Amino acid sequence: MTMREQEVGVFDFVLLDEITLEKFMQNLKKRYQAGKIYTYIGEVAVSVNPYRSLNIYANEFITKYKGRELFENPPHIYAVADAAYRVLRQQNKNTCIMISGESGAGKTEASKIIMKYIAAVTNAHSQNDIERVKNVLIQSNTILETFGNAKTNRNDNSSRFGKYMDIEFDFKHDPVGGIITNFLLEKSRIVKQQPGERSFHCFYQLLRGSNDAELRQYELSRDPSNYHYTNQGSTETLSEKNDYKATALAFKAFGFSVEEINCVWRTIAAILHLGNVNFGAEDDEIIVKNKSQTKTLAKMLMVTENELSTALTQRVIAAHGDIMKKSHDQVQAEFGRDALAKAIYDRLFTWIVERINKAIEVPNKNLQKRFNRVIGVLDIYGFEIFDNNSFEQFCINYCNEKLQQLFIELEQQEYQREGIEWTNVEYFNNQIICDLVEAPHKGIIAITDEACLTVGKVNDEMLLEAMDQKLAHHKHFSSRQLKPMDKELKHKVDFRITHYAGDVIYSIIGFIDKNKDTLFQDFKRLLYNSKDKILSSMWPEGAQDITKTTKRPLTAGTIFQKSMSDLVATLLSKEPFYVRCIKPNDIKSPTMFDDVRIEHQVRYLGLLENVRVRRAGFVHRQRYDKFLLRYKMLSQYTWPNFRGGSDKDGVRVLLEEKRLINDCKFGHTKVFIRSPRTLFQLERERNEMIPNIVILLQKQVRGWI
Ligand code: AOV
Ligand code: MG
Repeated sequence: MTMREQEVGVFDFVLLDEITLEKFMQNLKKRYQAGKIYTYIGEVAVSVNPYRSLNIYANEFITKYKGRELFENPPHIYAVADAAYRVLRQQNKNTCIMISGESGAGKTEASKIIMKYIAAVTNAHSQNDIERVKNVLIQSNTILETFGNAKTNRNDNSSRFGKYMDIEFDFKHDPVGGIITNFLLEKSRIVKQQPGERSFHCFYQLLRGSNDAELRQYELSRDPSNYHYTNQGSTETLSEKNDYKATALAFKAFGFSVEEINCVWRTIAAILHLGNVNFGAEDDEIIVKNKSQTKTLAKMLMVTENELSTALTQRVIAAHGDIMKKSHDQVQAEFGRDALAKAIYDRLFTWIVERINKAIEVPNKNLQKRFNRVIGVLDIYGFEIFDNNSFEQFCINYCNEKLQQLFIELEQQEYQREGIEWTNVEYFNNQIICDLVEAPHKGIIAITDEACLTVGKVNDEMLLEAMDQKLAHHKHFSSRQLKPMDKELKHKVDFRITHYAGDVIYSIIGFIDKNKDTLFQDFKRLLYNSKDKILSSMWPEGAQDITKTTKRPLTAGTIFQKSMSDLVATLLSKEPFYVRCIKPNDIKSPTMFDDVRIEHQVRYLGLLENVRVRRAGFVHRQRYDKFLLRYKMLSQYTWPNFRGGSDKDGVRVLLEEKRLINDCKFGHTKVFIRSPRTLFQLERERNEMIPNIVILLQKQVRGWI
């Protein structure tokens, strides 16, 4: 180890003398304490959230990383962004950057840094339309965060949805548009927040950031504690006054019309008013207790007060062609109200994403110029283990399982594609856990769907019994019934999944409702009939004739599973790059390195296995032409140019002369180097040669030789 490495650690974990958790942690800590938040594992960037602004993103850094190979500069997320962009440009391939890590680890910030970098290194000719596209692509984050992020106990700006964004490029490799795909918004937050947490930022922005006239228009008062949907958790003020202005500017940048902006805020106001609707009984009938509330709400949703009150308190059922009215009981009415609030918000969010997509769509006139290549950026919720884990965590953790599997698959693919032999690192493969969740008929999603489809009363406990029966022998599944002595499984409704990232105990309570995700048809009709054309357009199925039998909508679990397999297919078709984010502590401190917390993340992100795979496989791989360009000065046969055959032959000759050939394998387009020592030797010799080469070149220029 060099003196410098002793101080700041090695820049790539594959260069550690020994691959142990202890050495890994030591290195990470050394680097973090020296202010170096990025470290590589091969081409993967590991990033530790600094919780302070670092002066490492300014223009001079962009210049430093632009067009450079990963190992030419200290590790940086810019280098990864540049690598992804270079592959797109030089090899004409689609690439993607997958960012993972737990809540608060810095994924969203990383995705924004990547987008800014790509914006900064493109459009050399400052064309106006490209500048506009770059601007809106970046601004899309503002709107998405306003409506999709919330303060949680782990992160003041936590993304409560998954996001995948394709940035599209033209033939000059400038960004001309994009497409955003969103995944499973955590809509349960609309009606209930944990202590210390808030609902989505937009509610507080509207209440605290709008002017008095706007507030009057929406019949709101400033204080979030007046509203049931915003007063259960925290009502803390963050920066919503400024954020409201930023959202307004972003709406403008996207060309949202006055009607559209008004519809968005009016709908947000409607949700606040809806939360304050209370029910009571009158002559054995459920009624809305606070009538003025429905009046305001009807105004906000632009529906009639009468239809609204009816939809809130009863439902229409069609049986054998007859139409009957059935009154709700108190529980059903409250369930219906909350389901409506969640559904309105979910549809609004989807509409906003679609509206953004329309604005960043590649315009028709550019179609001919279209190069049809993209860089995808994936910023998705990280693995979550809470004190109470429900259906949402189940979906989120399943998503992380899928991405982990993808990671292994892609690694193997590269070896296969290059025709290099590869032995599977067995313990690293999590296919079995993915199967536990998604296998047809016997996976958890299928079993839950079956319970949801069963006619008659099936409750959550019965669902768990069905799982116990079908999954009793699965080594990654256990439940209280199967393991009565297991102390961790405290309640009879608990079950455990042994994820690749660790054990998670889930409570089955709520699985059926959340999976069914029912919304009474009456509400769909109500909103379809809204005089607000934009709101109405979000509810097309409200047009359906009530006597017609409708197809049962897909369950939330099945929709999520499908969106995951689509996402995996999208990612599989691209050349991948990874950023693995780590959260250094739970108190947002810029100095504290919490060993226990970090060690846990290193384990579940599979970073050590990642290093081992790299080492078991090859620490370094490079295209033949690139390799030769970098090291050709090391051999008399390749300097100044190799004339004896292909680039591959040149690399072979060079490595033979250096007696390094036994440590290398030759793929179709790339050379693979097994041990870090080989790479080091090449780099060291290159560094030693450079001064000589410079002198040599100077002499040549001056005509001395
Ligand atoms: P996340 O996206 O990984 O969590 P964020 O990207 O929102 O986490 O980061 C959380 C906070 O950490 C940010 O608001 C910043 O204050 C700080 N931070 C993160 N990265 C940096 C950086 N590179 N430089 C300075 N500060 C940073 V979640 O969305 O909750 O899973 O669902
Ligand atoms: Mg985030």
